[in-house]
Amino acid sequence: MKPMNTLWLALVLAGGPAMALAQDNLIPDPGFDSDISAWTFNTWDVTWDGTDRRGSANSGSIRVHNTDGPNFSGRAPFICFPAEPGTVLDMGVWVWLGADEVDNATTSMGILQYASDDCSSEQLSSTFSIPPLERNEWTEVSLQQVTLHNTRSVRMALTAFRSDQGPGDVTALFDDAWYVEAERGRYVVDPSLSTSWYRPEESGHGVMLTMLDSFNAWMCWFAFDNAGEPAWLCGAGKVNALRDTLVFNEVFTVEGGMFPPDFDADLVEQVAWGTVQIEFASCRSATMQWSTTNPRFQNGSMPLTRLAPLWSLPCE
Ligand SMILES: [Ca+2]
Repeated sequence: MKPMNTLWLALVLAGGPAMALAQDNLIPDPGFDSDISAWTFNTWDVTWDGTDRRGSANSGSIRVHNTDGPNFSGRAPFICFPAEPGTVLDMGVWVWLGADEVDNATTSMGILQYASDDCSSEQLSSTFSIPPLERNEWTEVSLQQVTLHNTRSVRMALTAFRSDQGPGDVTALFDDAWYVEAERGRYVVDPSLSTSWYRPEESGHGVMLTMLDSFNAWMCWFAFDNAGEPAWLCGAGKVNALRDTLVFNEVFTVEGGMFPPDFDADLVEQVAWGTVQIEFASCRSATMQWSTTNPRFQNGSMPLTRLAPLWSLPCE
């Protein structure tokens, strides 16, 4: 098994000493020593193969034969694990593609998260890691991912397909798979963050946050500039890989507007302001830091506290 890459490990360990790094590979018979009975598949020709990545006579691999050309949706062999929200997953497999496969043959390891507890419905996300492959060589595919706030199961799928969408069969071997819960119980962003946030000692300016979906957010910080003029600092943002921080890379101010009926949309101008990051310790507490290119403001950071509860979206 490949160790997690250094950057990811540093990010995980930065969370503090309370987290244990479990290293159990949850895949039964991950080296396919005897059979492929842990894997589910429907229509493809999926079999145990006596070719082992390390050349052992006592082990083999899983042979995936896509008989549908480019079409692999839902057909690839997969394994399903129950999962809790806020779990850091480290997953991977080794893949072998023969020189006699068509030119645009390729493979992927798919990771799909579900709100159902058996990978059957309510798909929340899908990620397909497609490695550059040398033919007739074993190549490692790996992926790290944090489960979403409402994830209850995770599907790992092994796919062979044609990247050019052309017809025809593709066959690949997979061996030495791993699925490790590197950490459990992290706080991950959730819909209840869509509310007002402020610093109690500085009541009178604050942030209104809207979670658009599991991966996107919108923010407006109602503030003042160094001269005391009201300023709105707004922008769209993304959830980071660890799912505890919102990153707003194109925050802007607006100028030129008037109160209606004198409002003229053509006179309103967006002026680039800078970046804002909000890191959440919980649905009640966060730290915001910002960096601006606008001389009417300066860089800084502050703690944020949730200001208000939300109808129907509890912060528990
Ligand atoms: Ca093997």
